[in-house]
Amino acid sequence: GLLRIDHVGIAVADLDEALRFYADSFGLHCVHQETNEEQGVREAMLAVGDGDGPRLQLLAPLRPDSAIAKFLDRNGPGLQQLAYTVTDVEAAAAALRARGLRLLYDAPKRGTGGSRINFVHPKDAGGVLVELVEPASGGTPVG
Ligand code: CMX
Repeated sequence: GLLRIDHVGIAVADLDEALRFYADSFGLHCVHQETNEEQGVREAMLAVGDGDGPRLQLLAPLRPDSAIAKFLDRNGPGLQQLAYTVTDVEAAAAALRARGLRLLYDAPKRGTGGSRINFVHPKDAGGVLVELVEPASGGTPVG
């Protein structure tokens, strides 16, 4: 099942500019940054409050053909995904597939901080791109 909200992802054109905006406007600070070549993103995780709850993920495109670049072209910057923490991404994906929802990947891919991820197609989830995140074992669940 779904354990909790892991993070909410926001598409931005420029990561450094967005990080300055979130720091200056909301006092939110980056706790983790990485580049995921396979996903075509530069991303940052921002902690909210005591840092124990869900995080805010800023996603900037690495390439014009990436999912984030396509999202920005179509919608401009804004909410792109809602991610849930799961204990076992394969089991969670299988349960959703059994209920008729389309998962984007046959097998999990690598997400933030070595997590294992999959996505439910937004057309099968009420217009929301849903990410399933199994945190890296033993590691800090950053995404
Ligand atoms: N949220 C809600 N709806 C979305 C959406 C999103 N993020 N992205 C696309 N859609 C909608 C489009 O508006 C479109 O709707 P209409 O047909 O009504 O116009 C429809 O979905 C398009 O679907 P599609 O043609 O099948 O797919 P796209 O080429 O638009 O790509 C998606 C959408 C979800 C398959 C693609 O973005 C994807 O593969 N995402 C998963 C990977 C990803 O997002 N990586 C970046 C984050 C990395 C990370 O989190 O680590």
